[in-house]
Amino acid sequence: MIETSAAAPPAEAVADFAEDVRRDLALSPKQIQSKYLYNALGSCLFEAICRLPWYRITRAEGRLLSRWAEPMVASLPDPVSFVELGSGSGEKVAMLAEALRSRRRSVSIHLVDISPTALELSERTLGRLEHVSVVGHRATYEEGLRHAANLRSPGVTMLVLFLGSNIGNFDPPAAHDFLTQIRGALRPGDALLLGADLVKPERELLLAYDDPLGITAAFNKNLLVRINRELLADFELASFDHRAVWNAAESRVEMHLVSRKAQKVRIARAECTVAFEAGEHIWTENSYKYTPEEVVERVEEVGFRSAQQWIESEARFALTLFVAV
Ligand code: AVJ
Repeated sequence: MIETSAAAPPAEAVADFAEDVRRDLALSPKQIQSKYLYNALGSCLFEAICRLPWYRITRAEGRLLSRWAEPMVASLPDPVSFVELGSGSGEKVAMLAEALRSRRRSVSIHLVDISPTALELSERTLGRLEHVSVVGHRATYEEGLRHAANLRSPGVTMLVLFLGSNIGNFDPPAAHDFLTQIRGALRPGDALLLGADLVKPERELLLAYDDPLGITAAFNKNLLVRINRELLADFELASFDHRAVWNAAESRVEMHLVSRKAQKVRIARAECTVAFEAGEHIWTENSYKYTPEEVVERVEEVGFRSAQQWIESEARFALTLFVAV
């Protein structure tokens, strides 16, 4: 981690956060958007989650990439440019870039992330590779993708990487819209590599999202820590429990924060007081799980054709390569 002190977020970001929290805690059920999980501490906790034995997505995807990176990039005509949406540490895109090096192919890589920490980390990881030029975009996925597409030189083939099952945070209509936007930024012959976690036994899913070390609980409760600090609220952490639920009908794991008692919480900067009943939930995240066929269907709907799918059969995770038609 690069950040050593908790720098205050810009006033504008605080105002947006306050408005979102005020609006979403007035909904029924109460909600907080999952994007707010990723402040500096939340991002560290997520990195820790990725190393937990019970959370297998990151390692399963890493195994697929280290084994199959060469065929994943082999069919893309030169020159190529990669755009990674949500770059994290940059290690995954580096594995694909390494696969090009053995064929003496160079690549320009666009990293899109809202977190400056993630961008710095990825730039450092990729900076070690001589055949790679890196452009960082501190932006939302949509903005960053548009920028990267606008910077494309004629004749360049683009490969968009959307890895780590980040697609799982989108509900089906939002996933459809987002995939449509990706397709809209691409030309026929460009490609998309999509990582998606697969449906698996409930017991495994619940261990991944409610781990015995309590790291996922800390990750979830950090939302309340963040609201307390940034929005001057008085959430009592000990009065909320982390809960993970498998919603089979919707094919998603949900994370919630459950109020242990009837209580009122003042959120000064959101100018509201929120009342909780005992047992009332704040819904903080969805992680949709797919079947391999569903991944193909959802993406083909928006103007891609699937080229190949690689499945990690133990952890049940899929990487699927699509070509824009
Ligand atoms: C980063 C959205 C892929 O849903 O698995 C991990 C986030 N939440 N543990 C996921 C997360 C709880 C993660 N994604």
